[in-house]
Amino acid sequence: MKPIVISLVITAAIIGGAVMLVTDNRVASTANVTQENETQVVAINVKGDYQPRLTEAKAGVPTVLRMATQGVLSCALALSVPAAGFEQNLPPSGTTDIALPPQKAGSSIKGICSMGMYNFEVKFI
Ligand SMILES: [Cu+2]
Repeated sequence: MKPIVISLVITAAIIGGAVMLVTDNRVASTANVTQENETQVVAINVKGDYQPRLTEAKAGVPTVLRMATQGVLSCALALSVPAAGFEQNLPPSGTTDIALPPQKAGSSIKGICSMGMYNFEVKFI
């Protein structure tokens, strides 16, 4: 390879790496996690996409994902949470609880829309 090509490849790799670092640097939310008796409730808002995108929750306790929709008309309604065996159309308005057994520390649960455009993640620590 000519030096110019090599330097272009290296530049692309550096930029690509930086972009990946930035996207990976999402700030995890804990404000949407509440406790209801023995159950930890993780509230996710569905408004076009899923918010917050990344949540940090406690490992080792029963958890409910509470999906809240308000007049949503988006494919984010067609939700799949594979680890919970959940695949359903959420109501355009309302709340849907998805029960999760206690999760291991370091694991995470991901939800994704039917088309794979929108997703959210709950990390258990
Ligand atoms: Cu989608």
